[in-house]
Amino acid sequence: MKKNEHETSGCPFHSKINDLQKNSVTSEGKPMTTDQGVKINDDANSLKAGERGASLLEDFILREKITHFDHERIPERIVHARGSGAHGYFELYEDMSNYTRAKIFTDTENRTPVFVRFSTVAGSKGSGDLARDIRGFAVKFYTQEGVFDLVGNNTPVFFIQDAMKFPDIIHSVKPEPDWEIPQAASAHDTFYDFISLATESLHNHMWAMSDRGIPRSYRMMEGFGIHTFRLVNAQGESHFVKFHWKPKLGVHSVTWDEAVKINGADPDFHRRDLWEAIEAGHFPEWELGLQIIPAEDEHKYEFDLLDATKFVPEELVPVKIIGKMTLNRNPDNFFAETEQVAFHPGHIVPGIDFTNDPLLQGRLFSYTDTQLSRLGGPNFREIPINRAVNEVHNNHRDAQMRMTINKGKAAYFPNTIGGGCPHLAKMAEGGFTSFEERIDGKKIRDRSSSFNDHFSQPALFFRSLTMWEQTHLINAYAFELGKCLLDPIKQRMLWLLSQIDNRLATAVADKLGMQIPTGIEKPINQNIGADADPHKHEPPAVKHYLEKSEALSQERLPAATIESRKIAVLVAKGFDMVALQKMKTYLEELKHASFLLIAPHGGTVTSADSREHKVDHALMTTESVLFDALYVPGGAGSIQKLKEEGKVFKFINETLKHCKTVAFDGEAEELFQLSAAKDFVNDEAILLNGTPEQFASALAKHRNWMREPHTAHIAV
Ligand code: HDE
Repeated sequence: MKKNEHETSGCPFHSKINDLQKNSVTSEGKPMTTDQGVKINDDANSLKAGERGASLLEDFILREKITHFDHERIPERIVHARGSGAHGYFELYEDMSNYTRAKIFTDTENRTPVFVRFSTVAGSKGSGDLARDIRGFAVKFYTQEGVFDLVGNNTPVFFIQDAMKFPDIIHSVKPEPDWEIPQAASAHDTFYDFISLATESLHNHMWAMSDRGIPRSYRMMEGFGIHTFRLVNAQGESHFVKFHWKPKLGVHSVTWDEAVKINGADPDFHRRDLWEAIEAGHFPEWELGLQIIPAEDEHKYEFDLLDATKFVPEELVPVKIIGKMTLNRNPDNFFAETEQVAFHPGHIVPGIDFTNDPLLQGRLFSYTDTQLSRLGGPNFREIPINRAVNEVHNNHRDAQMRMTINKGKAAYFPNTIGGGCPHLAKMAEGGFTSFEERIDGKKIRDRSSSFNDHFSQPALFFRSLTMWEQTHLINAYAFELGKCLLDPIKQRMLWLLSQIDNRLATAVADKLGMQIPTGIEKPINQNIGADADPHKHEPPAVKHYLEKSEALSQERLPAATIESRKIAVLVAKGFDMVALQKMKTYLEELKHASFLLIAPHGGTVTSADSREHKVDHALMTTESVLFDALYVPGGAGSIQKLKEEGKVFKFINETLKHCKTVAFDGEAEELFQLSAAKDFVNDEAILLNGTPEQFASALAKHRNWMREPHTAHIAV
């Protein structure tokens, strides 16, 4: 467990925290007042004409309180409404000035404060965390040269190629407009209607259907900037760049069965996980990696770097790790910080620049525009969480909720009355200049034919997954299409899947009890104009430029650590604390996992050595899906009691079914024999009187997925 470094004085991370302090308020020891500062004497009763009489209009205290309350809500984000945020900092390992002049990537002495917001995409603000969905991964860097936002997702590709289609895909995935169903779910007709007609979306969709769509934790996700950006150095030379975040805890997911149950047992599972980890000092960390591509290699690949539905395989361009981000402080106020934070891919600093990716170009418009209705006007940049830590001077004036009190008469440039200020900065003084890209073309509403290959990368992705990951993906498609009501849509999807990988399509068709249709000759992408030549937009044959990309499989992105993993301990009166203590000493004290006592009742539970222990959860208030592993210590009395609880068997069997580590000690062997555990004698993640080291090493693998094909008989 680490020390909370932001408490350490002298830490540059303080620059944003100190800035936020200017607006922080605590009411400790203070009298209650109205918004005008008048002290309040009674906050429970309105002003009335007599004890039982009508309320009086003059009651300014009541009116002010109710009026403020009436306006507490702002519109939720149209996408990414459900999210959680945290503060932290970014440290640079290596000076990248060969590629960029951005100080954040050249000054290794500096720590840049960040605020990060993770989110789901489709659901409303109050929806469950475990929806099958893409996750947002948005990072705001408060650099010395201004705010830089890296507004990415947990997948390296996006659904569409051109911003023009964003409202369409979002309308298709959001609840259907007539009956407002389903919430935070893509498994419905309108979504698959669109996906199956806009074949460019199949690639990112496949990522969403993979385990990446149901992460174990925000802390265990990769992040990607998705678009190709540019780095520009002091000499004005440009390289293309892709941004990657690699989590120190590895990349892990839950099963779909768990996701469904977690959404019921604890819809705030990811939010709580992030919050509790930071409070406990388990600060999540990600390394920042760059794929740097020389400008002259722009046309070297079999895909277009400007096409956001393609990634650059790490085998073709390795990811260079250049720094690390640590999240070490929870927000003080959800609304003020996490809700009001306004990200924008157009917030860049000198040394970073855009490309002509038509999706990115459209985003550059959208993110300011949306804040105008969400946060009420153009002054949202003055909201504490959004304001830069360096000074801001310009001639923007007025508008709703203006906080800055600009002095002087000159609000224009050039001027003499204001002494010519604020003045312009030369490039050498940090002034932003756009990369001088040569552009020469006709004004045209069309799409480059280099964007036409919609099948090669989804096929590469599928091939790169392990057997168990492929099974999860097949099951996800079978579930989602199984929820669609319209057969023609399902058929179109099956046919498209068959263009990607016939084994995938056949497996899904079997589960749906349908046939893959024949007779459609070419996949038809309907994301083209009415007068466009359809032949120009026909996808080429699936290309096989790489058999597999190791980095695409979660199994290849492990972590040896079990830090912050939660282990449920099933106990009742008389449990063997000596055995538990042995486990705790190794896994908790040395490896920083945590054990939580679950007993048939709340309050305290007495161990065999007559000591009292606080119960963390009564059995009825919790579920196995909220834990990473299970430990059942012995103790004759304890096992006798646990045997009488039906939920104990549900707990054990469910943990087994979800391929987690389960350990039984001493008399708990009886539960081993009575539960499904007895069917898995050679399973390395099911331990009978195992050592703490064996427990830790099984847990570090997250799951024993090899067990999964043999768990169908476990009914939970
Ligand atoms: Fe967004 N997106 N987006 N998006 N996006 C928003 O901005 C939009 C896209 C992403 O935690 C909105 O402030 C358009 C790609 C994240 O606050 C909105 C297009 C990627 C977040 C918007 C895209 C993203 C948003 C809604 C296609 C990954 C949450 C609220 C041209 C690289 C940020 C807001 C947060 C949020 C528009 C495509 C990621 C409406 C028009 C590609 C992580 O402006």
